[in-house]
Amino acid sequence: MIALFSDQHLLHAPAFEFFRGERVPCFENPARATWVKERLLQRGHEIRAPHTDSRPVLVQVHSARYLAFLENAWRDWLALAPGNGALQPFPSVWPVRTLRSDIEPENFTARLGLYAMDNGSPLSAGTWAAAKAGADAAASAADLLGKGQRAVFCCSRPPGHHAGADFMGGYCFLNNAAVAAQALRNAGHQRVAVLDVDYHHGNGTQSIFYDRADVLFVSLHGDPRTEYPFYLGHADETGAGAGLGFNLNLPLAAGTSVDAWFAALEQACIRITRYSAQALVVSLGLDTFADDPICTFALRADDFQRLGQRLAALGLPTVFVLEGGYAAEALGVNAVQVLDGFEQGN
Ligand code: Q9C
Ligand code: ZN
Repeated sequence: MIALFSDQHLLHAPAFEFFRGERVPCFENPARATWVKERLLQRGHEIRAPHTDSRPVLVQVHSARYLAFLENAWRDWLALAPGNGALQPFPSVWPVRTLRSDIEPENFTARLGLYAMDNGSPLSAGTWAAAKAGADAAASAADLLGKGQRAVFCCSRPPGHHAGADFMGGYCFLNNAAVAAQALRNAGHQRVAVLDVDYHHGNGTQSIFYDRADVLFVSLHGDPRTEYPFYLGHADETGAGAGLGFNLNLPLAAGTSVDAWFAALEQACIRITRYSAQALVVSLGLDTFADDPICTFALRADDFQRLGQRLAALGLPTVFVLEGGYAAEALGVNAVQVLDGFEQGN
């Protein structure tokens, strides 16, 4: 399978995040993509650089003011005070209920809070460059499907599925899966399905397509009653307006068994087939792995191969986009197990 990879991901490398009240090294780190790339090469997959500028698609799925903020955020942070280059900006105030989000403040931290759903998505000098390269990979993958590829894998980071139209969150800045889906729509696929198998609900992707029937969003994930992102991902979220009936959430209790996970995957696949999707985007999080340090599902390498086989049976042109997965060394093996399973299933 063609895998799209850019060294630009290395430029997003914040030093720490907050976890249980402490500063800890970032779970979402450059080593993740390095391990996946290495395993892709070992298993004979073809690595290519992204070749499509995603900007025309980015403005379709993100707000102009959010994109402008993100692109200039590090420059603005540096301009605030000498020495900021060695520090990480974090939001500390948010426009929750009753507060206004229509007026963009001038204060940097206030703008950061406006455009962030949490304090768990640290920025670094190259965040924009890395995220943009990931979005370019997503747009390039859609282009390659148009040129006849059955499936393409975007080996990119930071991930994207928690990023909404105008906010970052959950280590995500630009919604790569949404870019891929929108690019496939632009290329003429009438109905595109996004299947999100990351441990965490893809709140950003859901919200971007919530009122649309031309992109079906289906997700299996840890129940938001106990799992991040907490405030979205419940079963009663079925879409709105023209999109009513085109959003399917399959929340699973923390600690859910592999059998129950695959039963939910079957429901998801049945829905995608009934939709008569013409193309598929898979938000491929591997944090469902038994040894993931921050998640509670129990999948193992063989299960990831089985996942790939089941996805192949959908018979659709498919873009895989790397999302979460924090057991960095195993991430390469697990991600490539899905791709190899897919190619065996063809
Ligand atoms: N900073 C993805 O898997 N956990 N994102 C917060 C405290 C947030 C995971 C921990 C988990 C986000 C793409
Ligand atoms: Zn995740």
